[in-house]
Amino acid sequence: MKTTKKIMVSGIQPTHKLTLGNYLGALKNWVKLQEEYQCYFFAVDLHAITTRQDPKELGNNTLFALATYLASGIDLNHATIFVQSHVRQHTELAWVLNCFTYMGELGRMTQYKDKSSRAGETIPVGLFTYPALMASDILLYQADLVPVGADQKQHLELTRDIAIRINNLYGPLFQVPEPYIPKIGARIMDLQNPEDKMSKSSSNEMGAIYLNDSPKEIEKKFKKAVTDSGSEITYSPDKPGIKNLIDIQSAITGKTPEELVLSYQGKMYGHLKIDTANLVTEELKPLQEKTQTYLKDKAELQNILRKGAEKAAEKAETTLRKVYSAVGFVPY
Ligand code: AQP
Repeated sequence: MKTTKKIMVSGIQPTHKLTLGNYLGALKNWVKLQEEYQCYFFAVDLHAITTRQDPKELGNNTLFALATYLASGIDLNHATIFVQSHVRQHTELAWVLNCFTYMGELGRMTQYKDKSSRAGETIPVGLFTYPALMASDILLYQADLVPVGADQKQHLELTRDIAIRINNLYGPLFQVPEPYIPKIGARIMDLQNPEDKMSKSSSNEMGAIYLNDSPKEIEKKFKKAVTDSGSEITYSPDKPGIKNLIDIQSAITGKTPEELVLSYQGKMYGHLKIDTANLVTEELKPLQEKTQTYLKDKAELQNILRKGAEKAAEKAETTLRKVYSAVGFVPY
């Protein structure tokens, strides 16, 4: 009997080099998920320009992200990887979805409220309509599941609302996606401000481990990681800095926080910091080497991305045509 795999879609914004958070929180899971699901993984460059990007850096970061996907173990036999802007159906469907999304809904998005309050008077319209493009990313591929962290949950709910609204008007055009909460998923926090998520666009680069950081940089960042003034190594929310280091170790080694805490009995914070730095350095070393190998052969990388975009476009075009026809556009 032929079994059809469920479809899963996910992407990362190439707003900077990817971080240890992206690797432990997203990529490592993608590699596990790719066998069970039919996956579409892309670098969301269209989303990245909702905040100002240096054009050269954006291109470099996009290729770096995709080379990292491959280096992490994304297998082209299981998953389709591509650059979002290479598949024009994303923006085309996004326009249609924009016409079925309400100003009130978009205005309620917490991420928009946060980011726009920082942008002041010069808020790009794209930042406001971003969730409609994200809905397009998902609905184009008829995704069953979307891995979501807490900050994307609201956007996925909006995607579901838009899909249901359009399906009610025109018939079942879209699969209504469900959130996928990873069974094991590390949430890696900023090393300088462990109450906040480690983020690519953190204002303090000392807070984030970038996947191209050298062993020296990694060591320096972990040595300077903010902890509390105590000395006993425990795993507790009131020691977020220590908890974060243990979570990082746990995500890499697969050991439980309890096991790790036991192994640090009688040891100092300094030991934990150095061990975490060494562990991260060792974990990233093969990843960095493989990423560089992919980046050195630009022609081959472009080739992989072109094939990925072609495969993605095939699926996306089927959905787009159905939608165009449903809203009354003359067939082309
Ligand atoms: N710190 C993190 N811990 C665990 N998972 C993380 N992810 C990101 N940061 C962490 C996961 O990576 C995927 C893609 O996220 P993204 O980079 O496209 O957007 P983001 O979550 O908004 O990450 P940034 O770094 O904060 O983005 P910028 O700085 O570009 O705005 C998601 O699966 C996310 O959960």
